[in-house]
Amino acid sequence: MKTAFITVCGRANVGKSTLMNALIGEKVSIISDKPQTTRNKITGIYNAPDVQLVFIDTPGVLVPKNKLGEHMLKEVNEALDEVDIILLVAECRKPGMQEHNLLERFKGQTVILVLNKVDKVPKKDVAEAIMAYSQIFDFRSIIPTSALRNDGVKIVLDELLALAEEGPAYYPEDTYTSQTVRQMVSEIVREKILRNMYDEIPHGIAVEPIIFKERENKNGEPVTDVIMNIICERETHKGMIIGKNGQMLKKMASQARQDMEKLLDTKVYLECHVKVKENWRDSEKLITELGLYDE
Ligand SMILES: Nc1nc2c(ncn2[C@@H]2O[C@H](COP(=O)(O)OP(=O)(O)OP(=O)(O)O)[C@@H](O)[C@H]2O)c(=O)[nH]1
Ligand SMILES: [Mg+2]
Repeated sequence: MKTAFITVCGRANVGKSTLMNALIGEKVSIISDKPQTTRNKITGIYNAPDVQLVFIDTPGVLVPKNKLGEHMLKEVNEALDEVDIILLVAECRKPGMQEHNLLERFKGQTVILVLNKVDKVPKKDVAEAIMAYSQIFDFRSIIPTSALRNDGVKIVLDELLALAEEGPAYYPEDTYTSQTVRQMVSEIVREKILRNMYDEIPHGIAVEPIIFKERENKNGEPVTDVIMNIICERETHKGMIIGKNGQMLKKMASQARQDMEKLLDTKVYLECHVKVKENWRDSEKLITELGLYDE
C-alpha cells in the first residue's frame, strides 16, 4: 500500500476546497464565493487499488478578528503538523504577504504550488506568477490549474501519487471523508446560506444539528428527519435569513434538502429554525456549546 498525508492550504477563497473535491471526485468540502467558507480541518480521502491519499482541507489563512478566527487558525496550524506533502494553493499573481509567511515556515518541506483559477487570467499572468514564486522557494513542482473546470487536476494527482510512500491505509477503502453525516448535513445548510446571503450575514452563521434521524415511512421507504438551528448574530440578520413571507429560508432549505437527499440517498424532511446568539463568534462559551470545535 502507498500512502501520503497532504495538507491543502493557502489564503481564503483561492479554491482549496474546490481543488480537494476535484482531486477526490466527491463533494467533501462546501464551496462558496465568500472568503472563510471552510472553518474546520476537513479530511478527504482518495482511494485507488494499493494507494490511499489523505487530504486535509483547511480554512484560509487570515489574521483572526475574533475567537472563531483564532480557532480557524489553530485548525490550519494543526493540519500543518506532521504532514508529508503540502499543497499550497494560490491565485495566478505574485506572492503576497500570506504566501511569503507560509513559505518561510515551509522551508525544507515538500511543497507543491498550485496556481489556481488559470481560466480567469491571461497566460502571461500565469507565466509571471510561476517566475515570481520559483525565485522565492524550491517547490517540488508548480502546477497551474482550473479546479473549477477540472484542468490540471490530474497532473496534481499524478504528482502526489508519485510521492506516496509504502505504509498502511489509515481509513477504510470505501470512505472519502472522516466527517460524520451530521457534520456534512450541517455544512450543506451553511453552504446554502453562504451562497444566498451577503455582507456580514454569512460570516456570522453557525448551523447546529438538533435532530438527525432515519426512519421508514408507511410505505417502508427510508426517510431522514433533519431539524437544524441556524444561528445568526442579530435580529436584523434573522429577518433577512427568513425573508419576506419566509421565502428566503424556504429557498435555502429546499436547496439544502436536495443536496442531503443525494448524500443520504433517502427522502429528507428538513426543518430549519433561525436563532439569534449575539456575538457568538467572540464567545468561547458559545463556540463550545455549538460544538464547532469539539474533538
Ligand atoms: N474561475 C474559477 N473559480 C474558481 C476556481 N476554483 C475555485 N473557484 C471559485 O472560487 C470560489 C472559492 O472557492 P473555494 O473552493 O470555496 O475556496 P477556498 O480556498 O476553499 O476558500 P475558503 O474555504 O474560504 O478559504 C468559489 O466561488 C469557487 O467556485 C477556478 O479554477 N476558476
Ligand atoms: Mg474552503
